[in-house]
Amino acid sequence: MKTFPDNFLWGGAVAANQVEGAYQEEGKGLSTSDVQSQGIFGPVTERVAGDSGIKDIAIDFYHRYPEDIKLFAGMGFSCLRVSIAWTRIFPNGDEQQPNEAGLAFYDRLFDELAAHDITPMVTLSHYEMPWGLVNQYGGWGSRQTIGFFERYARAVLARYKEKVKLWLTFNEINMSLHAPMTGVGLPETSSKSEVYQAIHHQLVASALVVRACHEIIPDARIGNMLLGGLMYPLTCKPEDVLEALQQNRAWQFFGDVQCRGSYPGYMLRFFRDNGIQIDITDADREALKSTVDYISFSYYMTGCATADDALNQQLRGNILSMVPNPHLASSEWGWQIDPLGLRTLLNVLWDRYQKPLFIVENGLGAKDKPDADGVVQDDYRISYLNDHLVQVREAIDDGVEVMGYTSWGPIDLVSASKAEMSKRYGFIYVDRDDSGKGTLARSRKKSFWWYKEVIATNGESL
Ligand code: BGP
Repeated sequence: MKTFPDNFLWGGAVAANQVEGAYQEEGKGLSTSDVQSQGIFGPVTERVAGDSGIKDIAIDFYHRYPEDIKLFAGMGFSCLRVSIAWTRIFPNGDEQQPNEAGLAFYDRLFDELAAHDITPMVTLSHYEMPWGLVNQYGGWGSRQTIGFFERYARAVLARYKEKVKLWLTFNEINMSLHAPMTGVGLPETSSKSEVYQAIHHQLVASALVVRACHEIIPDARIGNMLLGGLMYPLTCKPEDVLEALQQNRAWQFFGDVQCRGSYPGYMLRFFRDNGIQIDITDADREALKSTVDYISFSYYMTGCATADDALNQQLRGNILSMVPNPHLASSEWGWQIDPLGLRTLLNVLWDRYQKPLFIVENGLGAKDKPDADGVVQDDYRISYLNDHLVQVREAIDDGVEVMGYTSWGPIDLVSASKAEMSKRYGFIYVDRDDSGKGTLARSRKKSFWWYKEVIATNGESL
């Protein structure tokens, strides 16, 4: 009988800017997320006093976390992935001392999790950074930001060293290529050299924080976080196979640096071929040698690669501009559903790095509608998650070391790409619509009971 390991962590994942709200409470500063009211691909919008972007309140997790954690505990969660909002700790990003009220909030949150035996996994930067650092320093374009990030990370590592033993540096670090404002705090019009320089600063910061974590909390583990964007060749034409290899390397590059500690040769060639000049110092090279303990990634879909330019123009469609796979169905948002791809990706990452893996995001965004009794009958979500988890089990049987699985958005939250409520991922429904109307009341969907059974049987019910 194929099974999940006994110590496998089961749970869900959220991000501060998509759940907390309270965007200006207790000294919090504005983050890039607060000024991107249309989502991670949207423009920066001026804040107007009293306006109410959907993320300003989000699902009010800042005030309702005890109720939400109780619901997660009701499903049997052993792990919850959250992020710390950097701007609660250093509101502008460049202060000398942290904001005590912000630190105290996360103390309360971690204590609540501990009271329910839920292990916290903490992302240091999930799609947001202090707006002050962008305005005054040019975001990650500036080397100084490395020092500001390390100061912030050291402050929270030291504060929570007894409470948090699983850490992650940057959420989907490879998304900086597609959404520079969200990832590295640069305007969309930035040149490739500027974006890669900023990414380099972020990779150095990530490595320095890995080192800091090992110093401050010797029994903690710290990982990276990649958007697992597996690409297939559209055909078996050798040109398509090579194109798929290169498109996979575009995201694996981040993992290669974070897991192996140096820039791979293919990337140096890419820089040369594209006239990209990056300032890499000897101290940077030394810093990069601090590599992560485990690899975490999100998995939503796969895509296809073709070397045929005309076909490329014609077919590219969805969010990541990938050529669709004719063999796969899509979600309401055009994200292609590929459970088998998750088994392949787990094996690819294991073969490449031989480090433990953690699936920290996976799920189906859908337009849920409560039935006459007020219950969302989300069989489509159950079937999506069930099919993916079966493939995780297959990968474990292949010999891949998998630490755990946290589904994305166990409670409905604000979507990252569109900043809307109607793209729902949760086992728990939240009464709030795209215009911000609703009581914010929580209720269990059908999938709540399904996930509870999966966790209770450690996956045997799949
Ligand atoms: C990942 C992000 C999350 C999240 C998820 C789903 O890229 O790390 O923050 O939101 O995707 O995306 P969306 O919210 O756009 O459906």
